[in-house]
Amino acid sequence: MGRLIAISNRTAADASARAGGLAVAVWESLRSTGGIWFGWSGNIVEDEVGEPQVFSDEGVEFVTTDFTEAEHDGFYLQYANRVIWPVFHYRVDLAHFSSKDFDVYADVNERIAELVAPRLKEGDSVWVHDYHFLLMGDFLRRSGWTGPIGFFLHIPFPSPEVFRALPEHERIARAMCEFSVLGFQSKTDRSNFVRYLLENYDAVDEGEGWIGVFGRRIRANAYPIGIDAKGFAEAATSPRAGTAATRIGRFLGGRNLVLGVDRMDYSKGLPQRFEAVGKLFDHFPSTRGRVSVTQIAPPSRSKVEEYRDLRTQLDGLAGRINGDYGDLDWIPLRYLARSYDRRELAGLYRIARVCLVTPLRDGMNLVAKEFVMAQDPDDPGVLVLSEFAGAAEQLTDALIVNPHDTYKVAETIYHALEMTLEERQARWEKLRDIVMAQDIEWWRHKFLDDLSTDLT
Ligand code: ADQ
Repeated sequence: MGRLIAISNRTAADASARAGGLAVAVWESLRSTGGIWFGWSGNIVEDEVGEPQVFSDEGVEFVTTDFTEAEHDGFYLQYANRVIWPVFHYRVDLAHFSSKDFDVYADVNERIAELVAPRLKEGDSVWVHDYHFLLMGDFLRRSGWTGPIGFFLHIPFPSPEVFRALPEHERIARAMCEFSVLGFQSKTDRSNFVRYLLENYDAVDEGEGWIGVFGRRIRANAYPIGIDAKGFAEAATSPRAGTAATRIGRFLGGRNLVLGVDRMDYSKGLPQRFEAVGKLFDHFPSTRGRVSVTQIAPPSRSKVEEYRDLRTQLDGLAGRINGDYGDLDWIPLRYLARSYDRRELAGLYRIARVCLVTPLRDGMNLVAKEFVMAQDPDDPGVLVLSEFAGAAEQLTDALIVNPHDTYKVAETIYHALEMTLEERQARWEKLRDIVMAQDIEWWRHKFLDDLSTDLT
């Protein structure tokens, strides 16, 4: 394979940002083939952006650009995070449609394409990431680039009925069909996209991932993203993990830990999860005083109103549950609105008896996979997983729940707490095998292999 050219909203230009799974995968790919990583610098300037920042690290070139205030608002805060994010997570009710913001979104895609195009050479492969750059294929083609362009969508692709709610769905779909390889997290997402094409255009599903549409052939497949499985298992036995486990152990005082770890986002189903916890203590009184639920949820996108509202709602729900069920020596539900180092998280996962991963919609959900890899094989915990997380297609040995059915979730938590060691081990071994086999390296090879054998 020739050079790889990656495009994502945020890059891992700062070495400390290379700790996360995706950043590591892209970074390792770029390092092995040589290449360039394009994205936003993280800076916002008043009204005119200067020249891009260009620098190299370990043979990888970074080209980053500032955003103007208007771009940051219209592209990032509004169209990406208040239109595409809610619609793709089936929350059309939360979308703030605006053709003005779409224009800014398109302009930013075009401006970045204009930075990329003159730096492309024959033999390069382009790899575009996520919902910020759905139009990138179109703009790169318009600039004359005919080589391979891969696209990976980290979030769900909604059913055709929901996608059609986007006033710009046709423009977006046509642009997406300019990519040579389209990667989705799950078979469901892939099938939603293909169904949309078949219903709306003269498209043909040719099998083995190939679709004929708009007079060309593209490839659309599911490539479920993985984690650095081995690295995460090691992190869970590191001294830093041990310290975190000891600290929370002092708080637990021998009680069972039920843990949740999520970005504070309305897609993660946190209010429903808190309701389920209330029902656990209500309907299963033997858990009172014996179980501590800890939810870690650092605020995110706090400039967006819906995210601030969610925070207020969670504060209220947690307060009510603790008021109703708490006692002098027991806090039923602890809610920590901050982030932790990944080794500390690994330590917490390891001593948790149950992990709650109950999003209403999620592209994949890496917390589910991290929890699995952090377990002690002699005494593993139980994963309670939403059927609406992409991860549910792979992690079928978790306890799968519908997060809207809060009584059933409560009952499932109770069942998880009561599960025998034998069953916990049997389930966990199957989960571990799949998370290990389909890790982040497997994912990047699977995607890049398809991109390099692209025959369009
Ligand atoms: P996210 O919506 O951010 O990602 P997720 O897959 O769960 O969701 O990844 C979250 C990451 O942040 C995990 O690695 C987790 O450890 C970390 N994290 C969460 N809370 C934390 C805390 N309190 N402190 C420190 N770290 C914390 C999007 C999509 C997902 C998809 C990923 C990758 O929404 O569906 O799985 O991209 O493709």
